[in-house]
Amino acid sequence: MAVDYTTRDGVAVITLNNPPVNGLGHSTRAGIVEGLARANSDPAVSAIVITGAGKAFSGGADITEFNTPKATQEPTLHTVIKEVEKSAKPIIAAIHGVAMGGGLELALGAHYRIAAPGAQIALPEVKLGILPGAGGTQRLPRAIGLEAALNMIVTGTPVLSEKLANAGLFDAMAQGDLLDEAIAFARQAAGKPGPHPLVRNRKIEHANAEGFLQFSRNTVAAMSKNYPAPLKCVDAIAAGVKQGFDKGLAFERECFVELVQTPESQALRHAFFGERAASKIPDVPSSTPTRAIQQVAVIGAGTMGGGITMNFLNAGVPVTLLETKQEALDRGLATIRKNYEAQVKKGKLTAEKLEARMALIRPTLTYDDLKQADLIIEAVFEELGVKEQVFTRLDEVAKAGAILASNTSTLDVDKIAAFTKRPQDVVGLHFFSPANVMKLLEVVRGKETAKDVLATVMQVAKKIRKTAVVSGVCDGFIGNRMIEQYIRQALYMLEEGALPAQVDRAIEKFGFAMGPFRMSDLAGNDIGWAIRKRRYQETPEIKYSKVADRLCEQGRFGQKTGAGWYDYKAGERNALPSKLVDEMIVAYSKEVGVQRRKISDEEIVERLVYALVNEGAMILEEGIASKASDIDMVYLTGYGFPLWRGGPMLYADAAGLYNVARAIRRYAQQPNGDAWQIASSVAELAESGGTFN
Ligand code: T1G
Repeated sequence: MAVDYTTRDGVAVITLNNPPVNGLGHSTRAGIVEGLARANSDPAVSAIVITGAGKAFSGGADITEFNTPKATQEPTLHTVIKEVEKSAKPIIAAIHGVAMGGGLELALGAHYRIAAPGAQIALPEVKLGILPGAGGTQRLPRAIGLEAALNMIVTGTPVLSEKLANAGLFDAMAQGDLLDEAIAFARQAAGKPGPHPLVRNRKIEHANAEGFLQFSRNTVAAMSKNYPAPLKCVDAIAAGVKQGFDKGLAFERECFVELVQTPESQALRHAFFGERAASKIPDVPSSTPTRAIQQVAVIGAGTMGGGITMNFLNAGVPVTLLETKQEALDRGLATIRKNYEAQVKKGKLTAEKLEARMALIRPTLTYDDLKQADLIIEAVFEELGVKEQVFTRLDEVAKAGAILASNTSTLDVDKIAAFTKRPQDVVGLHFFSPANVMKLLEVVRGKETAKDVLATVMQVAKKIRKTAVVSGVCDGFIGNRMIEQYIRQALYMLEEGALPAQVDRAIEKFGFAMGPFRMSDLAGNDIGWAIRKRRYQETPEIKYSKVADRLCEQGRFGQKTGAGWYDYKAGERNALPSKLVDEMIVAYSKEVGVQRRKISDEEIVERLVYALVNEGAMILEEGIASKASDIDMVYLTGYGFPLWRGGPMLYADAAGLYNVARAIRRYAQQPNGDAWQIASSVAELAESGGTFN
């Protein structure tokens, strides 16, 4: 049973004991009800404490039960809380670590609450596309006031318990041992005449509740397009204010049942578990020993090297930053400082913290200073010869056991490892620009990369707050290999009849942060050009429309040259459709003898997204990625795929692989159809009715 029961000094102690976060799964819920019945029927027991074992009071309902029979199997959390409120003996919730979601709702049902400092208090359901479903929208406003409660519920942001010490939520803050103090509190409460206080009986005081709620609705509606849950949170709170607790509770229940079945909630829950699943590598047990990483070194103080360095400084880890020339080193340091100064200006960082972080950098021009580093990350020019020089030198100076990482985005990590006599210590750490901002980190596993190296870098990734996804070695790893096919389709569609602004608008309406042509103008069209020129040599069988080469031959590299697929006014970044480029595209179609046709937005979205899905399927088949959710995490955290759609592979599941396969086969019959070689797993899943996730 996921609940322990003991008694001490006439007080029953019900301890939630369902690692890792005391999720309120069915067995835990049943255990609480049994404990309550036992305590209330034991004449030797005068009061009851509910507390949590391990690191949490409770992380809330067990999300893994959602949309399964267990989620609604009695006793539901509603029933548990009703039993708590009905108890004749006073019940004290003793909170430490985490009281979130249903965990906080359970505590709100108790007669009294005592909290240890440092506990994370939240109703984060909105981040899962749902809303508090066990009375949180009704009790929290009665506990801490309408405005504070609405803010916590709509944002889902945790608040530290000590910040709520006087908010009306806790009857006491523990000064020492939480359980001792909770038991003492319980014994005192037992001496008080009943009935014991219930949050549900409190009034919601507000000078102008109607006005505040209307203002909240308007604000939340503007902020949460594509996400239905935040507005439902406001509606449920409002229902309780206007119609009283019971009607509000019933309405909250209706909203919960509706939201938990929405694709948005499924996508958000998929991302929640996908982020955690990504840190698990199938053949690297979580018990794998890790190497101590105290000293980090970064080679290259350019855009990537500087951004990578900042990640470690932000985590309080000193970095030895190596450049070949003083002016390059100075420039790199100045850029890091400038980035931090921008954060100070925005009030996101104090000047003291800025200096403290800068003080963690040890600039150097000599490899000898890397001798003590436990982890060395190179972010030098993306050319194999340069990597060879760096790794040969590292092999000479780095201490035994140091992890040697390359930030390469396109080169073969096995070839890089072979420049050393220690390939087992070599791994790819592909950061995404800007490296101090983007959450995604592709961990590229060479064929000889040791398992403890992988376990260590996954731990480092968590420390620097990155979403790390393991990729095998192939051209472009996971993200760039898939985006290659996406771009191919975008270019073919220009040739066949679309224009850049239409393609971008269609995919941005689908939810991408930025369409392929605005993205390319931002990143620099010359980067894609260099990759295509390399491909024309290495893999001539992969055909591309040459329309992008025409653009680059005119020096239209994008924002950095003031003109690309779009025109840009001097000093401005907004993309203006270019008549000249549109004419160039139409002329190009004529030159290659393609009869231009009207291409629908639906076709644009299908060809771009299914190109990702199809390549992602091959990546899974080849074992480059170990699970579909890893591919989704790459696209959600590194490529601006809309979070509310859960990633390309989940989107394909929702569209139905049968329909995806039919569309791919249709496009394979059209001009440029040779780009569509349907992945065998797509065909098989279409046939079997299966899904990737
Ligand atoms: N259900 C199931 N598993 C959960 C879970 C949950 N609520 N919370 C965490 N886990 C798993 C997680 O997947 C991971 O598993 C392990 O616990 C450690 O998590 C009725 C309906 C609590 C702050 O949204 O925010 O209540 O990978 O790595 O960094 O109104 O987990 O080890 O196998 O994140 O210490 C509302 C979600 C639910 C809280 C701990 N509650 N969890 O962070 O550990 S809906 C939440 C978190 C609800 C009611 C509604 C964090 C944490 P594995 P972790 P952590």
